[in-house]
Amino acid sequence: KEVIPPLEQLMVEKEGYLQKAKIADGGKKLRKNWSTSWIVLSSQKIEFHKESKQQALSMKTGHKPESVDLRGAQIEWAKEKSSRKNVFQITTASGNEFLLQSDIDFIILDWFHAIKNAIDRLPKD
Ligand code: I3S
Repeated sequence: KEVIPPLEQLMVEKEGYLQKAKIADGGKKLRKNWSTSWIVLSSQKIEFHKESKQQALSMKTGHKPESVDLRGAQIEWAKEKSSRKNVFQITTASGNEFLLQSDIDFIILDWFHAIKNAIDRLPKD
């Protein structure tokens, strides 16, 4: 019997684990607090999950992922924002700021380019 995945899942461009720290909410600075996040990129948004992929899919935790609208967002390397290597920042149109990081060079490069491509394909407003 054929299993039909939900539309959401068909649009997933990339998913995986990265270190994440949200550093501003609506332009208001937050205290930096790094944690591992399972991240799902689709054409218009990124979802940050607090739990593992397995936990999120089992929907047992009740945690809603933080959903980030990529329309009008910016992405840039952010060497000066952390002592860690391989850090980039996403700034949303609504003034939310996220740092994303991996110690593994090719992983962070793949993510940077995937997110940048998604942003560049979207209308700017
Ligand atoms: O930019 P900061 O404030 O030096 O970032 C560090 C702090 O967020 C620190 O937490 P406390 O504010 O509780 O000390 C974190 O543990 C560090 O990881 C942060 O620095 P890095 O360089 O890791 O982003």
